[in-house]
Amino acid sequence: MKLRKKKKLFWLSGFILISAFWLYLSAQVELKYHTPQEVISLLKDLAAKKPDTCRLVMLGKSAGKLDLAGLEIAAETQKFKPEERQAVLITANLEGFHLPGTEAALKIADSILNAYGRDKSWAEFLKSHTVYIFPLLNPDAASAYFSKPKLERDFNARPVDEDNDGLVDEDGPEDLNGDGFITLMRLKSPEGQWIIDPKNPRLMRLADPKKGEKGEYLLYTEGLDNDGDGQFNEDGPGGVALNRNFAHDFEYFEKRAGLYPASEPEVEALLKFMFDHHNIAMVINFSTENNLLNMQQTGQARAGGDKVRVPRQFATFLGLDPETEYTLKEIVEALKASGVGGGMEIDESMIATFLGLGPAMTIDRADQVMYEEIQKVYKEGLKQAGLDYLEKRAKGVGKGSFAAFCYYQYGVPVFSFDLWQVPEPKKEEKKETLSVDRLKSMSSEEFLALGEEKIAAFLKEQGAPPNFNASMLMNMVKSGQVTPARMAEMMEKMPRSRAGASEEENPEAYLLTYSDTVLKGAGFVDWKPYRHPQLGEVEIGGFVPYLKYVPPAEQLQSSIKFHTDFCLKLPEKLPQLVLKSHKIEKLGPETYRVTIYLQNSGALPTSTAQGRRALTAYPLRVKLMLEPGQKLFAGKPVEMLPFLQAGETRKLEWTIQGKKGSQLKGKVWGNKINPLEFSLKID
Ligand SMILES: [Ca+2]
Ligand SMILES: [Ca+2]
Ligand SMILES: [Ca+2]
Ligand SMILES: [Ca+2]
Repeated sequence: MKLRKKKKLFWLSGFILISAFWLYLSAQVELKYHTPQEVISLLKDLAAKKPDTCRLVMLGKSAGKLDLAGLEIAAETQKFKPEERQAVLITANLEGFHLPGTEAALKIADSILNAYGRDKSWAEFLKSHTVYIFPLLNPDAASAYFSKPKLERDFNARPVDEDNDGLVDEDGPEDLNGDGFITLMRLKSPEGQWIIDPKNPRLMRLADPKKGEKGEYLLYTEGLDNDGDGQFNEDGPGGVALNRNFAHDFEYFEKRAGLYPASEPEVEALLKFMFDHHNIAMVINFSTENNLLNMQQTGQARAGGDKVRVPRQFATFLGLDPETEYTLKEIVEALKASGVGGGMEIDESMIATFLGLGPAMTIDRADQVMYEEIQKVYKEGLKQAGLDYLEKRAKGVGKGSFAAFCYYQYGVPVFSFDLWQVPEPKKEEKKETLSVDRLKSMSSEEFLALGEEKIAAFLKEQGAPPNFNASMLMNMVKSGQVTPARMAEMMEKMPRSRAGASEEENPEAYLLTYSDTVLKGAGFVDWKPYRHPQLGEVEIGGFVPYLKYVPPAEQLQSSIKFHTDFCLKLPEKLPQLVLKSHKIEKLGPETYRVTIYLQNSGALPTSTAQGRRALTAYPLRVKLMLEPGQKLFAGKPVEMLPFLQAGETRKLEWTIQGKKGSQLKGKVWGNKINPLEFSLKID
C-alpha cells in the first residue's frame, strides 16, 4: 500500500512538474492585445528568463517619448558575435493600428525561445544566426487603442500643423455622445455630397449626379470646431504615419508622410539599427500589406535608362527588331511614328508600365521567381488553414513603406503579412471568372493555366482595345515581360465604362454584415440625433474605430498560429555557403592544382537582384590564406563571385606551390552571409 501511494505521489508530482513546464512554455505570451507598457515588460521578462540566448535591445524613443524595444536572439558561442552572423529582422506595428502584428511578433519571439530549448535545428540555427524582433515600432499610435475615447490612428505623436494655419494640433475630435468612440456626424445640408444608401440605410454613399442623385448630407468626424475656422477636427494631435516615412517612393508634400524620409525618430532609429547591422539578410514584417498575396507596388512605374527588348508582337508592327534592345525613349518614338496610339499622349512611364519595367517599382524578374516559389507554398498553406479569404483584399506595398524600403533600397527579401481582414460573407463564388482583383495575386503560372478562352472573355469584359489580345498577353507573361499583377495595374488605369455601377453593393456592406453577425452589432454605432452646439441637429453614428484592423483577439488565433509556423520556416531558406567538394592534383614537385566546388545550399540566392542593383549586396570573395612556404602561381589572389543562385555550385581553381602534407587554408565571405573557412591537406 505504502509503495503504491509513493508511486502515485511520484506520478502526481511528475504530472504537476510537466504541466507547470508546459504552462511555462505555452502561457508566456497570452493571446490578447498588450498595451505598450505590457509589451516592454514582456520583452524584459523574456530576456531575463533566457539570458544566454536573448537580450533586450533599446532602439530609442518614439516622438511621444515611449520606448522602442526589441530582442536580439542568438545563442552564445565563441565563434561569432551576434552582429557578425547572418540575421533575420522581424518588425511589426509601424502602422500603429496594426496591433495583430505586435501579437504575432511576440508569439514568434516566444516560439523561437521555446524551440531553442526543444528543437535541435533551432538550437543549431541560433548558434550561427541572429534574430532581431521589434514588435511595437509605433507605440504612440498603438496607445490610442487603449485610450478613451477610441480613435483609430496610425500616426505618431509628433505635433503637425495639418491645415497650415500656424496653429499646431488645435482642433482634434471629441466624443460628443460619450460612447467612448470617435465616429461620424452627418448633417443634412444642400451642400452635402452624401446620401443614405437606399439599399443599406445605415450606410452612406456619395451621390451619383449621373443617375440624377443629389447629395443630402455632409459628413464630419465627431467633434467640435475648436478654433472656429469652420472646419471640424482638421488638425488633431500628431503626427506622421511611420509606414509612409521610409526612403522609397516617398510622398513629398504630404503631411502624413512626414517632412522628409526618415524624419521621424522611430524610423530613424530603425534605419540606424539596420545600417549598423549589415548582417540582416531577411526581413519579416507585419502590416496591412501582404506582399506574398499582392506583389503589386502602388504608384506609377517610372522610366529608367535601361534598354529593353520589345515583345515580338509589338516589335513587328512597330518596325522594331525583337532581338535588339531599345531605350524607352526609342520605343516611344517608334510608337508615335507608327500611329498606333491614335491621338493618345504616350510617354516613357506608360511604356515602362506596359512592359512591366520601372526600375524601382517592380520586383526584379530574377527575384520574382524567388517570391513566386514562396508564394505558392504560402497560398497552399493558407488554403489548408482556411485563411485563403485573405487573398481577395490583399494590399500591395505602399508608397514610402518599410517593406518597399527593405526590398528596393536595403536589398533583402522581405515578407510582409497582414494576418487578418474582415471576413466577407460567402457569396456564390464564380471561381473560374477572372477579375482585376484576382489578377493581382496570381502567379504567372496560374494566369497561363486559365487558357486563352477565359483570358479573351475577361479582356472583352474589361473593354480592352482589340490589339490587346489574349495570346499576346499570354506570350508576354510566358516570357516574363509582364506579371499578372502588373497587368492588373494597367487595367485599372484603362478608361472603361462603369456600366452597372449602380447595382454595385456599398463597399462597406461587408463590414456591416461582419459587425451584425460576428460582433453581434458591436462594430457599428447606430445613427442617433444629437444637438450639436455649432452645427445644430446632426446624427452621430458609423463604424467603430479599429473595426477593420483589430478583431477580438480570439479571432486571430488560427492566423497567428499559421503565420508563426510559416515565418519560423522562412529563415531555413537563407543562403548558406558550403564546400561541396575539392580536388588537389600534383603538377610537379611542390606544385599543385587546387580546385574547389563552392555551393549555396540555401533556398534563396546569396543576394537579391535588387540588392545588387541597389549596391547593398556585396559580391562573394574567395581568398586562399597562404602560409609561409606557400605561393600562388596561377589564379587570382581574391576571386570575386557576384552571387550564387539557390543551390548553385561554382568551380574555382588555383595553382599553388606548397609542401606536401601542409594545410592550405581559404575563406569565402560576403556581407549578408556567414563566412566559410576551409582547410585542405596538400598531398
Ligand atoms: Ca493647424
Ligand atoms: Ca496635427
Ligand atoms: Ca462618440
Ligand atoms: Ca477647426
